[in-house]
Amino acid sequence: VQPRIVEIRQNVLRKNDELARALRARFLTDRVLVVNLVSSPGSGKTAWLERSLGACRTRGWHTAVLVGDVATDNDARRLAATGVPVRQIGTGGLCHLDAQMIVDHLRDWPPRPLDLLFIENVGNLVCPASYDLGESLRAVLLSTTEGEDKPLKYPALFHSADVALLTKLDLAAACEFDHAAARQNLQAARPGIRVVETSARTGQGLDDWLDLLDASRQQVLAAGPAPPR
Ligand SMILES: Nc1nc2c(ncn2[C@@H]2O[C@H](COP(=O)(O)OP(=O)(O)OP(=O)(O)O)[C@@H](O)[C@H]2O)c(=O)[nH]1
Ligand SMILES: [Mg+2]
Repeated sequence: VQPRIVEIRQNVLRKNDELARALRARFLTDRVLVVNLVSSPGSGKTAWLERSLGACRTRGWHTAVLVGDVATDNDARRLAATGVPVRQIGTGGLCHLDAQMIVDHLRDWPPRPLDLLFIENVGNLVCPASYDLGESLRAVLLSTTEGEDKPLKYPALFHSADVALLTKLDLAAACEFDHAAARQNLQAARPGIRVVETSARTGQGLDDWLDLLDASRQQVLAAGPAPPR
């Protein structure tokens, strides 16, 4: 039985990779930066997005959000309150988003051209690692409340990320958060990974995050086709 399970899984991932490649090409053509936010449940993806969307608006960027959850549209409602177009993807029990879900939910949406599309993945430190969504930037969140050892215990997800956001820095002292250990463990999982310290409560790290998004946007614009004259 074991070899067949492996074989089926490889086929699913191969199909996902093909779809993701096509999505990435499309996003470059459309000159849109796509950011996939991954983390354990509750580490602050939605809270950080709520903060980020307002800051993106002040930079004049048009944004939208796709948000995946196993159940409820709680996050979509929280994010829609910012005035940005938001679409909830219900995964029907699946522990991750896949490229087909992104294709399906971008068919007749968003209502206008975008500079930046955020994708909030299902809260899970295992499954989202293997599913490329065609994003240009994968951001993994690690909160001060969940333990510095998570990058060591769930290395695949942290290894797959381009940037790490340490979240809930306002709670660091109460949790006796060990900054040096967290950074060391992140570097062990993904050597050279950029780390931004953040708090959705205080806004700490917002400027650094926006600057990082801006730099990634410039890379997308440089890689994509020339703008129409
Ligand atoms: N003190 C503090 N609380 C935070 C911060 N960010 C998020 N929270 C709280 O942490 C809890 C979970 O935050 P969410 O943003 O819902 O986390 P999430 O990663 O989107 O969770 P899932 O979508 O369920 O995976 C909420 O009660 C937030 O208010 C922060 O920077 N500081
Ligand atoms: Mg959320």
